Amino acid sequence: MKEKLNSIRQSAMELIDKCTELKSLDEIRVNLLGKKGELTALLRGMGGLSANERPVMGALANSVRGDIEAAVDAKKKQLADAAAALKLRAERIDVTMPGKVRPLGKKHPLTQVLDEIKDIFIGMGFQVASGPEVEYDHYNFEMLNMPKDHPARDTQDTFYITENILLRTQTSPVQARVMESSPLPIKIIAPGRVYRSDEVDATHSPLFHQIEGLVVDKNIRMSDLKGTLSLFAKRLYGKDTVTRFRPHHFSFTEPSAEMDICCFSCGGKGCRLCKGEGWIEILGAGMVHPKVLRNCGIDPEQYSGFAFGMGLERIVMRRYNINDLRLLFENDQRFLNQF
Ligand code: 2NM
Repeated sequence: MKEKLNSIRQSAMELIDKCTELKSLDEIRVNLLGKKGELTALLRGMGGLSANERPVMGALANSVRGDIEAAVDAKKKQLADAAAALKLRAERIDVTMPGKVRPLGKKHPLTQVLDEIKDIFIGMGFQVASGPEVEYDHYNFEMLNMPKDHPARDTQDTFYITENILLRTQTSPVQARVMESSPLPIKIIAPGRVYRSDEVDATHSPLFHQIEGLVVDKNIRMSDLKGTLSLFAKRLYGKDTVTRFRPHHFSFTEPSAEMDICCFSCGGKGCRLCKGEGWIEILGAGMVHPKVLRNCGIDPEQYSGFAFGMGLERIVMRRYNINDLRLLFENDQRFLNQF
């Protein structure tokens, strides 16, 4: 029995020493010390020993078991340490390596100029309003004093979805909604996408951007319109910018006007940029028509207002001397990286 125990210890130590995997180490342990293990079987057979042999063999068996357990534990730790070291080496990061240079994105020129225009109006106390691009005929036309036979309502220009629902052709429906539902006074701009059923060419796109504005309060006069919009022109084009207002017609304003700036390229003498005019049209504006105020639940005897609208693409194209509107929608990086 003694030899048997010693030989178990001997061969166990060799097996454990040669073992290179946690899994096989566990198998070795089970084969020797488990319920059906070699050593366990031997201990069970001790019942047949004499009374003086039994304690001696018992002690030896326990020491063999202890030695095997200690060896298994030591090996287990050794294997785990080796695995951890291997993993650390495999996952090592060289912090001295140069980083990957990613191309930096930037704002689209339309967004850059829109942000600038928004900042100018916010600086004058305007709030920025928005509304649906899919709109009711009611808000896009009816509320804005556009009778059923008005040319702007022609299906040639408007994308109709149903008889009553369309893609907004201007951002004025936002203003109509604000007038209908907000407390007075109102001082807002409404920038956004608008849609017209146009063929695409160098100056036309079925989707473009407008910035409209609206001020409604007691005692709002034409002089407020002129002062506000002239200041806007000076902030956008420089403090020496000269403006003029020409009579015009819009269904939702009365009187109506267009604002020009004196050509920033030739100073008014006439050049290619202003097509020999000396003046460049910047926006349309007017005093909100009493009918429009009434349609929106505002009493025109007590309140008055002015409104204006301008096209973002035209402003951007003039500023950067872009001659084809399509460039602004194609997102060619070679074009966009210039701004
Ligand atoms: C323009 C020109 C003139 C305008 C009017 C309104 C509203 F809703 F208050 F009646 N919003 N925008 C307006 C007036 C727009 O765009 C060239």
